[in-house]
Amino acid sequence: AWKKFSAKEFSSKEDFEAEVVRHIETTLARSLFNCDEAAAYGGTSLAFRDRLVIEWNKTQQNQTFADPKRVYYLSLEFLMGRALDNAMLNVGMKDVAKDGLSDLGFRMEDIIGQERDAALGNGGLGRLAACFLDSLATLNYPAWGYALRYRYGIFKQEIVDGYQVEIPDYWLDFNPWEFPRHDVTVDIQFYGGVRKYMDESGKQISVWENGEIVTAVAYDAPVPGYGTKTTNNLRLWSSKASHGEFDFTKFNSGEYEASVADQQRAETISAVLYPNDNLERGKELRLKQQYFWCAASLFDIVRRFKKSKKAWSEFPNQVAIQLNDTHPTLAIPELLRILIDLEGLNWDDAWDIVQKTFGYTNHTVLPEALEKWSVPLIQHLLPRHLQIIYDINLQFLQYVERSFPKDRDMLGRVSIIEESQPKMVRMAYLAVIGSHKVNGVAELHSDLIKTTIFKDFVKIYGPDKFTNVTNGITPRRWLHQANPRLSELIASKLGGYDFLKDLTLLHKLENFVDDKDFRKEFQEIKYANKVRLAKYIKEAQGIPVNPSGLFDIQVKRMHEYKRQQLNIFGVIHRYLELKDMSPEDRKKMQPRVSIFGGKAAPGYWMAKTVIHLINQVSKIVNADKDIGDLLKVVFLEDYNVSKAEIIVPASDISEHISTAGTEASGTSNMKFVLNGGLIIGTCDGANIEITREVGDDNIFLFGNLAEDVEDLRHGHFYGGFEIDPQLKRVFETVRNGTFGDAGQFSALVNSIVEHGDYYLVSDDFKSYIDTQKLINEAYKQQDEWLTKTITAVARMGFFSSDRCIEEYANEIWNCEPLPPPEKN
Ligand code: 26V
Repeated sequence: AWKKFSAKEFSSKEDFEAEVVRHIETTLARSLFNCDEAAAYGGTSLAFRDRLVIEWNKTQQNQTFADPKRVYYLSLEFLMGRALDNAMLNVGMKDVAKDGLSDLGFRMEDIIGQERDAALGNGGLGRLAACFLDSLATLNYPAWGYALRYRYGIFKQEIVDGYQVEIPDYWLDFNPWEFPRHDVTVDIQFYGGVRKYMDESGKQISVWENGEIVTAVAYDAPVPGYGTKTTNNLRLWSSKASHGEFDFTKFNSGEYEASVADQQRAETISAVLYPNDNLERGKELRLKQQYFWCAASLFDIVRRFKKSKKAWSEFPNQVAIQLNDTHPTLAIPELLRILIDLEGLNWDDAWDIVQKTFGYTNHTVLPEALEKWSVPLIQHLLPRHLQIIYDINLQFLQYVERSFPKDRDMLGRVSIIEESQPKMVRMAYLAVIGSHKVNGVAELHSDLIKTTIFKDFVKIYGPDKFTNVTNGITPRRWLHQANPRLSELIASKLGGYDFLKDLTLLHKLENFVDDKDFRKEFQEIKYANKVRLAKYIKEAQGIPVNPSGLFDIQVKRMHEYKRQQLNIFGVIHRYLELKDMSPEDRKKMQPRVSIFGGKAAPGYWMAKTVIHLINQVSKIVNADKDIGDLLKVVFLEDYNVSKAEIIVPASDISEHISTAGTEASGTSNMKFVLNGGLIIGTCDGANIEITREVGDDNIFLFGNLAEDVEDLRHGHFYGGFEIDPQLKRVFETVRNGTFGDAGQFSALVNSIVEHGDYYLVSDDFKSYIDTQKLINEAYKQQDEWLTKTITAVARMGFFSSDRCIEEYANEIWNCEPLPPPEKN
């Protein structure tokens, strides 16, 4: 019999050191003679990986044996960040590793810092998927994530002369966390045609044939849970040329270049993550990515189901598939194709299975962000799927016609096909029709989708098909890893780390809100986190900032709806006010540090202009001797997950100031408050629920409400409108060249002054700067401020992604955890 391999317990630092050295010398084939931090990172990762892999194998074995209903989270994005620190947290023994590394002459932080972020996502949507994986494993749900193995993640951002420059993110040259599964492959077809015929029984059969084949190869990464042995799987598909006859003939006949070109074309599919551009549509390669990933994942899911030899009607009892936005919507016609064309089910049975299997999460109501694909493109690339989409639409419209015989316009409004030139497939409608539940990501957002983009569908299906699951964040990464001292302090008061598994336990912290020692330490930790960020800012950006100033932070993707322009105009306003003052008056002012960070989509000129303005303001203000520490402006280059882990714990105030009704949820708002920072924000997304939880004394809300936005916009065009006078003064300063050539910023200013101020910057400006003043005054009352921050932390329990996952499991997936067996 085989003797089971068991990963070495490194219960002592000597054991750990021996494992690290063994990996460096053998697995990495490196001499210890010049063991640098990169090698130490490699050795440490491999030592922890060994232990992770054992639990991973056991988990998968146990799931195969028990064969419970599984959850499949289909997301084109997983913004995982770094893995080593998380692995150490979940395996345990971080302290042992720290001592061991120290013996070898390394500091733990430096070794952790060697790892490149796995940046397979754009922003909130991708990070949400990563938090969900963490919670699914922690709560023992049998769940897999499916995505693409991009060779290039989201681009790296450099700021050159104040402008954003994009650098490719080639991240895979050393990635100890992935396991190629060259034996797990799926052949995926594109193009070709559909042949139809009648079989002996008179049934119509469709065969999709003569297409081009590309092979999907699986790469797996372990996803460990916290405080459990459950280790789930994230499966990433990589594309490569299929070794069908076609290539081979070319190769043998000497057409080497052509055969290599085919190979490169195939590999291009999984080459690069698309940055969600402002208006970048209809790229064939993106559609190819979507189908390639959906088809490979569904083949894998169906293959696993078929092993159990259950009847097809059992499929929805064994499989729940969650569609993260509309990107995986092609999974709906693909599952129909598998069931009908390949497995011989009839339409009605197949449709019933499909609808019961899928759930769809919507993440935006912005019309320009809703996916549409042209009918000719789908016809060309996926001819059989287009037929199926038309069949779905026909059945659906017949049903609508029967239900609403008097509303003739309804059919055109809800049709999956938009009758434009060319015709377009509305992916969100297809996702709604093909799923049993549709959810938004915060209460306001879930209400809005029911009254705007999906209004007609609420009439058709009734309100119960639509539900809300307010987003959440994992406290493991966003409290314990990012802010270890705060986590330790909380544990010391609550009697252990149970709150990391049940975040609602934080409420007990309110008992300590008057505890002198606790308050002092809480405050010291915030200060230390600000010192750490100040140090980073000095190193990375060369700007000295005083950690005792009020740190005001806005870090997120650059977008007009998120309104970084409102923030920077507010900063300019403050600068002008300070300049107006006498030196004596200035001394009474609250010193502030305004920190920005975020990437603009490469083709989004307005967002890039805002970055440029921030950098210009930074240059002028930071050099102004009159101003000194009273105002410093920083644009932090290349904001990403690992930088967020330094930035988030260091805020006094963070900005979540989107035009009301535009930010579906936001999740960094939750991270900042959980780490003892307060929020300045609009009544938008999850800000509203954060207010409900922490109390309106502990958050700074301002601005117009979502319900008034439409009228205000209308008024801008038909009522004629006056720009706020204080904002006008800011514009004059921009126009007179104070921050460099005014021409560069004219489009930005004109979008407000001349083109209707779509995002209501002027309407909200006064309310915004008044609230900032209020914050300055509140911050001076350090004692009250501290009470607010502690109270807010204590009330953030609701926003754990564990709570979200329980809601999805109960309300949408109808599935149960599978705890690891006691003995294994
Ligand atoms: C995409 C695009 C693409 C082109 C046009 C402009 C535009 C605007 C927004 C988007 C976002 C698409 C979906 C998305 O990432 N939504 C984010 O999902 C997060 C997780 O639910 C949520 O917290 C954010 O509020 C939401 O913006």
